[in-house]
Amino acid sequence: MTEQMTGAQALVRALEHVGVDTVFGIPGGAILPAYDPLYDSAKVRHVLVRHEQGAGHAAQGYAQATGRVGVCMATSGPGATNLVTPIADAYMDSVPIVAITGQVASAAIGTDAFQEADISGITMPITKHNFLVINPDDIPRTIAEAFHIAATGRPGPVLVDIAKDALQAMTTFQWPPVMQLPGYRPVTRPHSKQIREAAKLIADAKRPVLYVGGGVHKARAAAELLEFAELTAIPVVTTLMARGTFPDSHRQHLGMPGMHGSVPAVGALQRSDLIIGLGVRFDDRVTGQLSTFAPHAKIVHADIDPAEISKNRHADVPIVGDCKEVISDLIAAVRNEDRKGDYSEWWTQLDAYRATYPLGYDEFEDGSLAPQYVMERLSAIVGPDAIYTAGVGQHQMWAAQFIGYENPGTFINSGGAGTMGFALPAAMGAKMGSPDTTVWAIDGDGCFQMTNQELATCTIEGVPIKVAIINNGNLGMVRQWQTLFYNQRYSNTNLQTVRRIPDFVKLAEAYGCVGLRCERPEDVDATIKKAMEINDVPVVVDFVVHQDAMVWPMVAAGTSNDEIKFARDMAPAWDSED
Ligand SMILES: Cc1ncc(C[n+]2csc(CCOP(=O)(O)OP(=O)(O)O)c2C)c(N)n1
Ligand SMILES: [Mg+2]
Repeated sequence: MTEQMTGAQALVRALEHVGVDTVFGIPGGAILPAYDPLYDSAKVRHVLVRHEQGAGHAAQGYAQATGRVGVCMATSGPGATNLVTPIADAYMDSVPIVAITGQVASAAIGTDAFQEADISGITMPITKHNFLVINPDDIPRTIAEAFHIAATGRPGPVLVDIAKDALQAMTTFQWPPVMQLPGYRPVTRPHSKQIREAAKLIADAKRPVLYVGGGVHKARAAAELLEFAELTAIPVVTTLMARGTFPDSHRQHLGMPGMHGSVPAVGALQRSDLIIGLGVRFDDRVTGQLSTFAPHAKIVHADIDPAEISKNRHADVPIVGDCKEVISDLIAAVRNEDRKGDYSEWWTQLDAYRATYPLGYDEFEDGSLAPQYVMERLSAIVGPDAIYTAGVGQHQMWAAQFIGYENPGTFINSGGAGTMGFALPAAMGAKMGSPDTTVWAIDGDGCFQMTNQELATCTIEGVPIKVAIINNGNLGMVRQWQTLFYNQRYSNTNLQTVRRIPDFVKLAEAYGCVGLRCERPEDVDATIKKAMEINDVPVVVDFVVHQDAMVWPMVAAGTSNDEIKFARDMAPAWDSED
């Protein structure tokens, strides 16, 4: 199929061919030629956001709710640089997005032209790949390549920067284009020798742990994981990026590992003799001080990205491959192994940890609201079929700890980058990708003030998300560190939002949403139920909570996981039990 058209028309046609139905963006001079044919597209819906950062996070939320590539679009210069944070976020969390930016005309590149920024240079270290297109003939092929690279292997963000004159010039449109990606061949099939080796270690182990990360859901391997876990009876921990990939209610689930992980999960990893890491990064928030992490454990590490293996912790058995294939092969190999591991003593020890150190929190005597209670009630009333997004801070950790996740991909948050402002636009994107699912953004009063303008987009575009602001009046997570490590000197963390500056209920109403407020435990259920009944416009609930609630357990940054505290100055009594 060949046809004469402009580069801009070729871009829109190519987006239609790769199956794009939603693009989040804001127009401007350099990208304007593309917006003209976009106006006519019956297949691609453009969602006009209020800030490019919102476009990027919405694309991330859309991608994670649908399993497809999310798309955002911006003009050159400041439009493009406003996308840098979501691109970095998507890179850290391996989220497949394609960012399309206009660039100044090719003759003006390098002249400090109006709204010129070298966005491909800027995003080089935070994209899986990026392209600068100056020839209109290259547009369809580049789009096909960008979507292929974003979605395959380890997913990630790809930037396509297109010079304005390439959008305006005539070209011959051809589809399908011939992709030119020499050297890009992600390995998905694991090596059978490594799989057999892993199965042997599993049979020999006495204290194994399945350390499950975001890569397992990205490989759509939750069913295989469940089968593998039940076949072997190995305990499971799910990272922040993997919450829901293994059901919280399953008796083999020990909770989340890491800085704010459960005592059983952290303790199990520390005492383990074999860690089977699946789609994980062994990042510092999980390992704590690396030199003291799981000192007696052999490591089986499976990941689709060979660069992850032995990056932080040496892998005794490295496995490069897609987690779905890796786990399927592990199931077969464990079945083939004539010996079976015996973990009964291990389970006795772990059950004791669970009985002694369940997740808990303090209520406040003055009758004010505990944020953890809000999470528990949301979990109970909204249930596990909803999608929850989170901002970054204490509320994010409480959302990870106190909401029960049963389904993969139902907790969407900013894990690697920790980007404040992620929750609301990500919820918007998730809701657009999955319109029949209830989507709650769990946000902080600080985070909410970074991206709440997308409520306008939600109202106008008919995207009825629900937002729970956990309003503690503070940059709470930073305040927690000041409480613990800076002698309670609260430098620049008090936002004073409990003084209603801004008044979140009025702000919600100004954006055409319903605004609700809840300040007492006895009103929580009724407020959540009321929010659940409103499905025509977005709902914002201002949960005014006590400022002194803290996130426990905690491993202080840079210290050993052995130093975990389950409350202030309260360390588990490991030795007496071991
Ligand atoms: C863009 C950005 N700036 C700064 C930080 C540092 N930071 C981490 S958590 C946090 C406080 C967030 O406050 P809030 O949204 O109210 O959440 P809370 O911890 O109170 O639940 C800050 C400032 C960050 N993660 N991201
Ligand atoms: Mg706060």
